[in-house]
Amino acid sequence: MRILHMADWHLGRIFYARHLTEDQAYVIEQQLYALVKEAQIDVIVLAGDVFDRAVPPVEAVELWDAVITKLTLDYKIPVLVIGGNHDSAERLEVGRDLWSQSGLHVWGRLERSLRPIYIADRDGEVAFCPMPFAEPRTVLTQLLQTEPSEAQAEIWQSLPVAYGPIYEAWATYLRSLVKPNVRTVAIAHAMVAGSETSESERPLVIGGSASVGVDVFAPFNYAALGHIHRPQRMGADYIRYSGSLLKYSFDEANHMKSFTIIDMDAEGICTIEQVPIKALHDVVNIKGYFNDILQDDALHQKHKNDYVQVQLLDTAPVIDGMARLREVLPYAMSLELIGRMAVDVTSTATVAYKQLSERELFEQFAEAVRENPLSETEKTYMNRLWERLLKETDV
Ligand SMILES: [Mn+2]
Repeated sequence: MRILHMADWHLGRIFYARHLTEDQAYVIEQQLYALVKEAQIDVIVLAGDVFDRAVPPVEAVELWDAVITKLTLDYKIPVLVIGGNHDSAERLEVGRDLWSQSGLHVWGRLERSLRPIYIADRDGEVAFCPMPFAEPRTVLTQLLQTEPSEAQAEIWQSLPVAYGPIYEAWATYLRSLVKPNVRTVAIAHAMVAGSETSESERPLVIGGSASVGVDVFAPFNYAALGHIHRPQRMGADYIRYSGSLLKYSFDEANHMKSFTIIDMDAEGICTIEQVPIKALHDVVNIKGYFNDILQDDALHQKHKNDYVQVQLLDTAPVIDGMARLREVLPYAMSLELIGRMAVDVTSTATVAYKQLSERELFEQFAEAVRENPLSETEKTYMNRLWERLLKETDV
């Protein structure tokens, strides 16, 4: 069976005030559709965070509408989708009973998630076990609704209500339902202990551990994970994060985003292939001095199409930096003055600043910016202004 594993699309994401829907559509329309056909994918898995927010913008919903229609009605490929922590579980699964008749299976809330779904190939069936994102308390409540034996209920109730033990019980329960000798795939949106995170993932809990041990997923033949945006294997090739569709923060600049294709044989042994994703605009960091960056034509040429974060080493202030940067790098998104931030606040220079009056500080600032001291006329004007300002603030 050939499975395409994806996660963390974050449709409707805004990156430094820029809507990424066009970028997301580019990857989906120009690469995903072709890949699904050429690679002869049997099943598509999307492991949560379809949307970036609970109420996504209309363009994002329209893109989703086009994708699910194309994949299920045109290509006739089963698509299995779970909700992530960014999705609204209720909104995501609206229409699920109708959709499932066309091969689109969506799990948001847990009520309908507590059983596997079977998809067959020439080697037999594969049981896909959906584990949409949910808090441990919710999972426990739903497990107890499954009419367990008294002994089982007691075991579940004695567990600490934390992600680790509850997700383990959840995964074990799902596997207990699978018919004997059937291959298994877990689809989960979770934070596996030891994963390498990025800035664009929203923590699952504030102040506490949301992590789940990798052994929760070890008994499956494959674990299709979502939540962590860097593609990575978790201790074994068959337990992995596909990573996000695009780079969603500047600390992801060195990620290689990819589509993950899994070939599962009759025994359930998986072979992995990663197909690189080519973004409409790459995400890059540039570090250097402002004037060097402004004058480097080769650099402008290379990154004219990229979302750029510039980190300036300059220690002097840079005036109107972003506007000047965008003249040479049209997609410059962020400008950080790391040189100025690195100036030690306890250094003698800083202490000296503190002993200067407002007027003296302003004069030094003006001189640094204009590379020329204030003229006598300007000083006289500033003096009058200072007197007025100080009087007004005294009130
Ligand atoms: Mn995510």
